[in-house]
Amino acid sequence: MYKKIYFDILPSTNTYLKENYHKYPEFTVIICNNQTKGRGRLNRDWEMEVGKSIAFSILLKPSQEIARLSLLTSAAVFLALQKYTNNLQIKWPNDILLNGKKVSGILLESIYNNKFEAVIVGIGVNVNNDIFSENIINKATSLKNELNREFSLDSIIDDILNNFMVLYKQYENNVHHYLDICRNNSSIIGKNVYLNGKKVKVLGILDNGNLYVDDGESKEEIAYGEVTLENNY
Ligand code: BT5
Repeated sequence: MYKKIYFDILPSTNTYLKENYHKYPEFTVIICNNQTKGRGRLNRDWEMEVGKSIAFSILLKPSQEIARLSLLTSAAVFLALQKYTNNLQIKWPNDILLNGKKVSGILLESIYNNKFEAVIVGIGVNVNNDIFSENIINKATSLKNELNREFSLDSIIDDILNNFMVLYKQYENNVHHYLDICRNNSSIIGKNVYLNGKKVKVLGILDNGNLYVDDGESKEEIAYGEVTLENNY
């Protein structure tokens, strides 16, 4: 169903697809071994260790924007990594934590050219990484770091893609199983967190994918935000 294209080196698989999406059909997957300018959300950097971590992007061309795609993608990564460990959690909306530290991040980017044209689903996973920069050493980890063995990058990519396809097809049939995966494995539901700098208690994830929180005075729905747990991630 999907077609994988490998590059040895790219600035960023998301940036590459942003510039070249018109050349490729839907479900093209751009994978690279060395991503030199990997991006996170809000122009933050995404680090990788050459040959030891996964960086790839999936091109989707739906007729309109897809709601809750970040949760769907988080659930796909979660299911793929769950094959190896039970200590994973999903931090709404799109981080995967292993033993409380970030092992995977997701960057979704929509492309408009007068009208909505495509969406790029970028996924980074720390697999066999040994080295993390000072900036992230306290909050990032890899599968190898936690599980003391090495993993095949290709099988993890395939597992993520297969899970993504299953959840995406379910979504098209109005089945939202990924929501249960995100709720049942959430690192923040029931916890007091900082959300966009404000202290709130997370009550749950609503059917529309928004976070439902209580700030002590009122309950509100949050569509987008940055969640920080008191002790790090
Ligand atoms: C993300 O952003 O977590 C999205 C990461 C998406 C990366 C993929 S790789 C393939 C595709 N091509 C791209 O260029 N990007 C996508 P955000 O939630 O904003 O988190 C970024 C923050 O995570 C940084 O500011 C660091 O603090 C931290 N970080 C950076 N590299 C990391 C790593 N390898 N592991 C864990 N944390 C990291």
